[in-house]
Amino acid sequence: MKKKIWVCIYLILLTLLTACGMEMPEEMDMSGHVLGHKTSHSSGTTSCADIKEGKTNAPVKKFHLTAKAGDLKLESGETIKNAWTFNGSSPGPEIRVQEGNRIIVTLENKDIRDGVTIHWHGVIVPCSQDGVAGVTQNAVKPGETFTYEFIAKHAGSFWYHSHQQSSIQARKGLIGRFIVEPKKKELDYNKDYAITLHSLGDYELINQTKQLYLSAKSKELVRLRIVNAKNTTQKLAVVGTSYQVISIDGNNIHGSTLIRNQLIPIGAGQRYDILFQIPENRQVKIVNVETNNTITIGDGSEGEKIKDLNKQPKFDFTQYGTPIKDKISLQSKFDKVHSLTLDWSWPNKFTINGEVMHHIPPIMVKKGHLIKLRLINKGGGTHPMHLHGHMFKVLTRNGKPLKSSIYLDTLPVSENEIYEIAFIADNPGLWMKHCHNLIHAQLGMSMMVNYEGITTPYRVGTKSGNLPD
Ligand SMILES: [Cu+2]
Repeated sequence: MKKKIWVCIYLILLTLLTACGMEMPEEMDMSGHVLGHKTSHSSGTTSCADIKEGKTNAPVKKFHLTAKAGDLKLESGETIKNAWTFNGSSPGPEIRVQEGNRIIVTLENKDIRDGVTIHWHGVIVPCSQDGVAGVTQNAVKPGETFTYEFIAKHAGSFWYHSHQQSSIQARKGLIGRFIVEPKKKELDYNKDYAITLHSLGDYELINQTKQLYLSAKSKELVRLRIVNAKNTTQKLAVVGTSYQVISIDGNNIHGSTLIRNQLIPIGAGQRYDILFQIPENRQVKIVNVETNNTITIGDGSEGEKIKDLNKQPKFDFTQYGTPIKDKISLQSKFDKVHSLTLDWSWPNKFTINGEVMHHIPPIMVKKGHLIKLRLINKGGGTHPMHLHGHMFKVLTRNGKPLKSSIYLDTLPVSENEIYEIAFIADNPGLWMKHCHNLIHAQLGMSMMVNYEGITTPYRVGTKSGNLPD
């Protein structure tokens, strides 16, 4: 009861704050070029719209996603009124492909008035395919289509969501999973499942239910890919078996070891892949301690019951796995170092270095540069910071070097934490760097990482109606 009142107060405040949210400029060029100054055809510049996947003879996989409004029936029989779905479900259809495939996805907007896009979260795509309204394309209006085309270069667990008014549209249901199976399976497992944690209206869901059941036989090895499409970190307890964290954000962890009774904190936007064995004739239960939703895996009888799941220690990715030799280390010579202070100011601004989105200067990079970012959380809750178009290596937390080589695309930074991360600028374009608590992004915590010489013909603002959040 008490919790319900707090949720109500929170929702009312959120509605008020969002309603009187940031003033949005009429027109803005996210490449950082001066408005009215025509650069797109001048020499020495390249338009993001022209950066596409080259021709190859990779096997082609085609998909069609229709964004539409309608009532959505949950597995419980309850109906969510006026949900927004891809092909009638939320999450939309799971797109499952093989590493190296050429992916062609036609997005059709049936009736979402303000337009939609698809951003391929965590997937390294060419600039024109990143799905950010007003940066890499215009929002796709009702009756229109847009076709995405890119090569799935990295195996791993990813997801997709609209990046037009993303704080509203993802929450209304415009999300889905994007799974790239490895060409060569490095690990052995019998079952490969993927699920999405998300909120739809007032419902906290796993896929389209609160209690999910997945089949597996005794002794079978299960790979479970967990996508957190919510705005906040979700903590998951694994009951009845030991498990390995084999991948985070689509990047395999070298030297992952078996752990037991540790809560897995999955930041907003992140994906964790875990591997475990089904015990003899017993089920495994995975409990989201934030929502009490559960996933039951296994055909046997009910497994062990453990109380106080909330009191389990948290899994710590900074102290897990073994390092590999790669191109980035603390000793690397960085071409640029930037500090980003993440904060909140009354009544409703989420800021980076004291400014909100359209006042934050872009970080300018050159192809081939090694960039280090220092992320400092001074307030406003946890900020899951997402970078488009790149994977970054996490170097330190609060000054302490990581134990292994962890590459992410989204890093939840808790209050008072300081992380150092680094990435190689190897994908020329215009890329968002923003908080994946999409409410925070909408209220200002969003900026650009732009390559020198890259321009865009698209505009963000009230005039074009492109509002990426
Ligand atoms: Cu945030």
